[in-house]
Formats: sequence, structure tokens, C-alpha cells
Amino acid sequence: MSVQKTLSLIKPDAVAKNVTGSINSRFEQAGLKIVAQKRLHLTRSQAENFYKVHSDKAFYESLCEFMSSGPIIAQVLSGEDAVAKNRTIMGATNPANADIGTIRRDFGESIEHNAVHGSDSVENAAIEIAFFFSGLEIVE
Ligand code: IDP
Ligand code: MG
Repeated sequence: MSVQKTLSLIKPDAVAKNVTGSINSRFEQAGLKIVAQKRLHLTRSQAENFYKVHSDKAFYESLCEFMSSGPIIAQVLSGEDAVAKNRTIMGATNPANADIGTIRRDFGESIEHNAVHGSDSVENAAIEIAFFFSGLEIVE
């Protein structure tokens, strides 16, 4: 294990429910530190670019529409084993299948409107962090 950084997004459904502070508490309780954070509203083309790995999926158009439908919180989480740790506390993609006590179980609405995004590997975390943040904006 080692100290890693991962990209987290609080998605439009959770921002609209005004539960961003509750979600941030989950990260902090798990020992992850929020070392960068900002609120922004993605354009449709920015959402398409961020999710381009899913461009062949049936849900791609709907996902990009959702992700550009309202404000999000983009954040960088830092800590021991941060990529996998964040995936664990997020829970499964479909909130209905997510473990009790996970963010998606407690705040997600559906397989698409599932409250949070988290990078799935150290390599993708670096790419996704660079999509949203400059080095100057990340403060350990
Ligand atoms: P992940 O967010 O758990 O890594 P991915 O498979 O990478 O899941 O999918 C990216 C996002 O696309 C999901 O978080 C969810 O918002 C949406 N999504 C995934 N599968 C479906 C689906 O079957 N229907 C609708 N939306 C989906
Ligand atoms: Mg994913």
C-alpha cells in the first residue's frame, strides 16, 4: 500500500439533494483527505469527453445528459490506498446492489444517478485528476 490520489465527483443528483457535506464526511471518516475541491457545471461536450471510454455503451448519451444537467463537485482525495478505499466506501455502481453504509446505497437513486464517481485505477486517477485540476490547485 502507498499514499495515492484519486478523482472523486459528487454527481448532480447528490448536489441537488444538498448532501455534499454528508458525503465529504464519509471520505474524512475513512481517512481520506480532500486536497482539492471545486463546484462546476459541466457542458455536454465536457461530460462526453470525460466519459469517452463509455462512448460505445447504450447508456452513454443518457449519462452525459445527466452529468451536464446540474452542478457537480470535483475533488481530489488523498490517502493510503486511496483509489481502492474510495471505491469501497462508494459502493457498487447500482445502489440497489451496494453494501449497507456505502455512499451509493445511502445517497444514490439508480444505476445512473448514483451520487458519486471515483477513479478505478491509479493510472486513470492521474488522467482524471488532470482533466479537472492543475497542480497548483492540489494542496496536500
Ligand atoms: P462506476 O462509476 O462504478 O465505475 P462505470 O461502469 O464506470 O461504473 O459506469 C460509469 C457510470 O455510468 C456509472 O457510475 C453510472 O452513472 C453510469 N452507468 C453505468 N452502468 C449503467 C447502466 O447500465 N445504465 C445506466 N447508467 C449506467
Ligand atoms: Mg468507472
